[in-house]
Amino acid sequence: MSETLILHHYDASPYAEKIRLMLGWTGLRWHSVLSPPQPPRPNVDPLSGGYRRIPIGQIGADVFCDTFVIAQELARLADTPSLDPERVAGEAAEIIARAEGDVFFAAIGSVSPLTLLGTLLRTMGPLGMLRFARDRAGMMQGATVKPPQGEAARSIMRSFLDELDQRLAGRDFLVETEPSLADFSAFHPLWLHVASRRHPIDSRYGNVVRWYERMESFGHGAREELDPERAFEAARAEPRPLPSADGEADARIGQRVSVAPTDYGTVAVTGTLVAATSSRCIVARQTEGCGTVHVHFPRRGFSLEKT
Ligand SMILES: N[C@@H](CCC(=O)N[C@@H](CS)C(=O)NCC(=O)O)C(=O)O
Repeated sequence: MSETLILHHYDASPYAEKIRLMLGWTGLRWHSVLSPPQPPRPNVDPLSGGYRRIPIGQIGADVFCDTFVIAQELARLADTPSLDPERVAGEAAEIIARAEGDVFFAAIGSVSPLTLLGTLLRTMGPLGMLRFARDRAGMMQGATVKPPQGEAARSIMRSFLDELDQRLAGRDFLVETEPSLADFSAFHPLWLHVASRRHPIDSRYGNVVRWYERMESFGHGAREELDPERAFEAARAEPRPLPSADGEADARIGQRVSVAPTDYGTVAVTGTLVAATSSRCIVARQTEGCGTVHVHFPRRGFSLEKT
């Protein structure tokens, strides 16, 4: 099981859906460990050190925070360069930045509060909904992003859908002839929007509707549910060899550092910096039950500070 990806996620998570669809498309076998929709997450907190976002990937004693590094791992495992975030440039980079920036938040902010309430009540029940709402309000308190609401959010959604519809005229995927990271990144906010609104994408965006169905048809592939205990067992291994620096060596290697997202869910993870490349940093953590684990973070969108 050493090279099999374990995904810590919950079914309603759009960023997890991005990765699940990539797994479906690549046909990679994977293990699923279901997490609660909000912290605490006893299935993965002991490994990640409290990183508060979902999804989290794991291969043995290596733990991957953020879909940027998870996609890097999938591109490597499935030998599919079109999924590799480091390869992204130009128009693809613009689509991704937009989809995972304003559009992601507008996907919720554009839904009427009453409809959203109904969706949350149906999926979580009254207590679950209160717990979830309280958690997300707290998470956004330290955030540096300001989610658009109401008409501003609806206008962002309309212009995104217009742009995708034009781009998809006469083509199956957004940038390449096969699905690429841009497609998966543009898909998941729309999936969130459809689920929150309980309404399919408007039929006037016919190219988007057909593309959406094409993306959805990849499914989740060879998914196998795993007991969290088995994920801890998998972590009781040696972390894999470290990458070497691709530029000047980071002077903080060997020192205690804290790493945190800079946009939202800004909870810091602390440990010893063991590797830093231009695209990711790796922090070693001593855990109680699993020995040393290496936690990987992207450099972009994360702070890395000596503690
Ligand atoms: N940039 C992150 C964003 C992940 C993200 O925002 N995930 C949402 C769920 S889809 C989240 O963690 N929300 C708070 C939570 O689940 O605790 C990534 O690419 O992984």
